[in-house]
This record gives sequence, C-alpha cells and structure tokens, in this order.
Amino acid sequence: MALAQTLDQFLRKRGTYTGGLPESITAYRQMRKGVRMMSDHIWKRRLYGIIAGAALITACAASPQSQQPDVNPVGPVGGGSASVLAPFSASGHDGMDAWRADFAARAVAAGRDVEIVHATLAELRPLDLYLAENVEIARTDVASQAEFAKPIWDYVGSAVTTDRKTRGAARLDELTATFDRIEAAYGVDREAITAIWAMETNLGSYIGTFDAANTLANMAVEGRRQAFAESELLALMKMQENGYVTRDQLVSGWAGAMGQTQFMPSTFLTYAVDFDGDGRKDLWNSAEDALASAANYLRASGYQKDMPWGVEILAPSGFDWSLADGEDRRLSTWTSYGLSPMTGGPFGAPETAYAELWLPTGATGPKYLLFKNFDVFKTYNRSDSYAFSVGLLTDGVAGKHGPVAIWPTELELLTRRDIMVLQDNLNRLGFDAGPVDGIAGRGTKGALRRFQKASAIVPADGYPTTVALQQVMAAD
Ligand SMILES: [Ca+2]
Repeated sequence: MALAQTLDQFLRKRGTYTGGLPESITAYRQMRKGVRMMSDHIWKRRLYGIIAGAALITACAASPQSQQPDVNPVGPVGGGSASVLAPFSASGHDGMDAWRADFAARAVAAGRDVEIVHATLAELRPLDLYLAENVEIARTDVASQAEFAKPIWDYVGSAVTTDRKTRGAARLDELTATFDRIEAAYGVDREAITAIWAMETNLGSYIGTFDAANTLANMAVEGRRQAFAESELLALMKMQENGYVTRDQLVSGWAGAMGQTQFMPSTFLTYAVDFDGDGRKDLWNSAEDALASAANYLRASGYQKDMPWGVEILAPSGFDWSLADGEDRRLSTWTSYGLSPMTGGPFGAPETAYAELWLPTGATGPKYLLFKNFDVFKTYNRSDSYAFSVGLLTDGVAGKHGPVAIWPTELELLTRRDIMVLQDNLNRLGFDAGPVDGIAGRGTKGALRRFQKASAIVPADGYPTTVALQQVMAAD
C-alpha cells in the first residue's frame, strides 16, 4: 500500500483534508507521535555510530563505482582538503545510518561535491511519518475498507474556498506588474498561476516545515520509493553545487516539495528561474521567482494561453452520457451533439479545439468539457479532483464562480469494500476494471460505463452508486 493511500485514509478518517495537506500532516504526525517508541538511548546511539562508520568503509570498498585502483576511492580527482567524506554522527535509526553511509558514497562516486554531500545528509533524523512502527497504519487499513470514498464535492468544498478566491484576486491586483512580465515571458495566464499558488501553499502562506533532505532520506529508508527519493536527493545536491540555494534554505513539505509553488528538486533544477534578478532562485521568499518558475513549468507542460481549462455544459434531454468516455473530440463535434456552455455565450475556444466530456458525479450534477489546460494542471498533481479545483480557482479569482449545477449529495455512495466488490464483478463479467483496490478511478468508471452500455442501462454514465453495484452483481 502506498504512503499516499495510507495518508489519504488517515485524512479521510479524520475529516481534516483541506486539499493543501500541510495542516493535516501536522495532525497525522501528532497522532503518530503517540505510538513512537523511545529509542534514543545514548548507548544505542554510540553503537549505531560505530556500525555506521564500519558500514561507510564497507560501502566505499564494495561500491561498483569505485573501481579505480586509487587510495582515495570516494573522493573526486583534484578535490580540495575535504576530498574524503567525514563520518556522520548517528541519526538515532540504524537503518537510516546504514543507508546514509552507502548512499553518500554512491553520491560522491556519481560526481557530487563531497562537502555538499556531507552537509546535505549530516542532520538526518527518523520521522514518524515514514519510519514509525506500522501497527496503527495496518489497523487503519482494515477499518477504512468500510468507509465511504470521499466525494468530490467535499474535496472541492475544502479546496475552492471563498477566502482563497478573494485573497487570490487581491494578490493578482497587487502583483499586476509582475504578472504582466510573467505572462509576456511565459505565455501562461495569471489566474492559472495564482490558482496553483493557492492550491499548493495557500498563496505562499504555508510552505511546510520539513527539511527537504531529511524527508527525502526518510522516504528512501522507508523503501517503497527509494530510487525516486535518492534521485531527488542528488538533484538537491546539484541545486547547491550550482549556487542556486544554500543548505539552510531547503525547507519543504512532507514529501520534499519546496517553496511557494512546491517544486521537487528535479523540477527545480529544470524549471526554477531567478525572475527578480537577485542572482538566486528563491522559491521560498520571492513570490516573483516562485510564480515565474511555476509559469515556466506550466508552459513546458503545454499550457495554452487564453484557452479555457474547462467549461461547464448543458446538454439536451436524452443525451448519451456514455460519450463521457475519456476520448477527446473536436468542440465542433460536441456542439453538433447539442452541448452548450452552462452560463450561455461562447465556449471561448476555437471549433477545432479538442475536449473531453467529464462527469465528476455521473449524469446528475455538474458536467464539463475539459480542454488541454486541464491535463496541464494534472502535471502538477495527477488527481482529477486537484486539477478541477485548480480550474475552479482559476475562474474564481477572476470572479467567475462554479459549478452552477448542484452536486448530487443525495446519491448513495459506495464504501471502499463495495467498490472492491464492484471491480471484482466487472472483471468477472469481462469488463476490465483493473486492480481490485477499492478506488473508483477512471479504469473502474470506464468498465462500469461499458457494462451499462452493453446492458442497455440508461444513463450509461459509469458513476458507481449502490444501484449500479446491484445491477453489476445481478448480471451474468
Ligand atoms: Ca531571485
């Protein structure tokens, strides 16, 4: 089970998820603190120190990168006085110490600066979030199967708030000159950048309290995303080598994303810019640097200026909702089927533009045509709910409030276990719902829609309700 799922379950259980994560993470950490073992006895730390020192020597000798018949197996050629890694003081976690000794040697062998490698990894400490005993998480997992998946209207309700829209609009006003320059340089609409800023850090007001190196090291030691975490740590070292940042600046969120627009180190290396011209890429303190960097990333992801991310639509009665199948079709095709903007007027996109019909809650509730920019938002975070919230905030800071249609909060939703039964039965009937994981993603909804279509059920909207589950279970 992925960490993100575990967190998701916890947050849902607590009912504290706000779309921005940091506040909830604090609550999570506080809860986990209660089960943390007291493990920092001094004698133990000394023992770990000895083990770590031995492991460092072993790792250097055994490292496949250190094949040169050199007396200095880990140091770069021609290095200064500090060409050999100094020993690390114990972290309080033996697995972490052993991993660090090995990884530090590999980082140096890969060409990273010895002093920066040491400074980056010197102050590691185990975090409960990643490395606490697993008893409680296991218990949460069983309990959560009986819980309801969080409906999208809850996610949107906590992410797209009046406060965020109002303050976002105010920041747009204050930063008019900056956004003029950013739009000219990158061709990304200021409202979209502001929406990302609002979603990621509440407009720069919460950038996290973790040390990026420490949280990534914890992720590496935890193991499930070790290769990813190590690669991000190497990027973190390169950021310092390039002189973009200093070691003490590297504050991050719980997963290692940094600054006002939450860049991972590898994203930072490729896309961060110094837009205020002070010689630093300071995504933490400089809104100009952070916003221009986000614009640079969105442009590289294919953002189309002056195009809508999505438009809420009206459809004629009897419309075939099975067309919400994930396929992109030309806007001219959709209009020929009778779709029109909910608020009247034009779509604001050329007839040749491609769009997907998306029903966040099936045939009842808000319905959207999604354009390319929706997918660009998803490069920040793969979740439809996230991208949808960014879109609604993009409109919201411009004074356009959606959705107009009412969410169908009266629908009977399925529990995680129900969804697993639904998936299992769809697979049994030959409609590939993918893995039986209790999460009704696009794969599950697509399979349900194909089942409904094949069974002549109307509407064939793929939305998993108790009625849909009964229909699938009754089929053979
Ligand atoms: Ca700067």
